[in-house]
Amino acid sequence: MKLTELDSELEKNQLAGFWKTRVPLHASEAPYLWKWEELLDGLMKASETIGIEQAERRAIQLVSPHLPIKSPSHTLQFSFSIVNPGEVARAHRHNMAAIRFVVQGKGAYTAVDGEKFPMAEGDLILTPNWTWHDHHNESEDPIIWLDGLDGPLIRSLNVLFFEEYEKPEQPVTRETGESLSRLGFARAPKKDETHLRGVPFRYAWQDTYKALKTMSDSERDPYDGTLLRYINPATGGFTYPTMSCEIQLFKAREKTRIHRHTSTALYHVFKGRGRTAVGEGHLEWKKGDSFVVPLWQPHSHENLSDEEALLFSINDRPVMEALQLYREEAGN
Ligand code: 1HN
Repeated sequence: MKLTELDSELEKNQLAGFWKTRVPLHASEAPYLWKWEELLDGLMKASETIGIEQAERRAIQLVSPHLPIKSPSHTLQFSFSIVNPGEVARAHRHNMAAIRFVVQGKGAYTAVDGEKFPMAEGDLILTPNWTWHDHHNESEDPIIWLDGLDGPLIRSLNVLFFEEYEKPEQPVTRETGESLSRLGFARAPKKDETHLRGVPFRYAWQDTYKALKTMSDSERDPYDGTLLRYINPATGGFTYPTMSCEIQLFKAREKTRIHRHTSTALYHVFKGRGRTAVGEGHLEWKKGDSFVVPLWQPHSHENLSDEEALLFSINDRPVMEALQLYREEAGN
């Protein structure tokens, strides 16, 4: 029998010979940077054009020109939301894990499973997989925050579930700050399986910044500068099983060493300006910009100013580690 005949016979039966296939190796993805000005302009226009009752969320997503899906990476996504004074972004839940990192404004709150979490610049609020969440702005000014989600990963697993709450707002059933008292410190919380998904929580900027500033030079990472992970306070593990949230500080003119790893990271510049070398090129960033460092691309960061720089980021390292796919190597 001729090989071509065999191939077409197999094809008819929805089969394929392995001799026809190449092993599809990792294909490198291109880095990209989204500038703050264009995003802010889009948000301001959206806040005038789109009523909050018209959309589930008034959010603008980052879209990589190098991917077949509308997302900045194949596992994690960033979007930015604007909520005007008096508005409520109605309650819903989904099995995508989400985080809010506040970039502008104060006096708003997110309710998560019955607890109000105040939102001010630099605060990180967690809405884990399948927790009810609605957003409120009780201040006089618009508030803007960054939404980080594991949406592309959940969609690629074809396991996305979503539910609307029966009313726009969920009832508040807990004291504000209760999660901090229960899980934050002082004692081990009662064992609860749901803690493994991540817990509703707020990391106040004041505490985060103080923790960063308390770190000594000996705690500085040669590849990542002064870096803190936002850990799950109940387990001590990653923020979520699918996503690690991190913040890093680079001192004036600090430059890190090159490395690469199999996790993908999305960055948001909270303060300062600098440059991240990725692969052959580099991304030049300043406050408000966001960028993606795709997996396995050698990269290093540099603070280009005489003041400190702060990068907030999310990455999919917990997934890579859980699946025994995490690899890391130093560059030159
Ligand atoms: C979402 O649920 C929120 O709950 C924000 O605030 C942005 C982007 C894509 C998919 C779901 C929110 C989102 C989102």
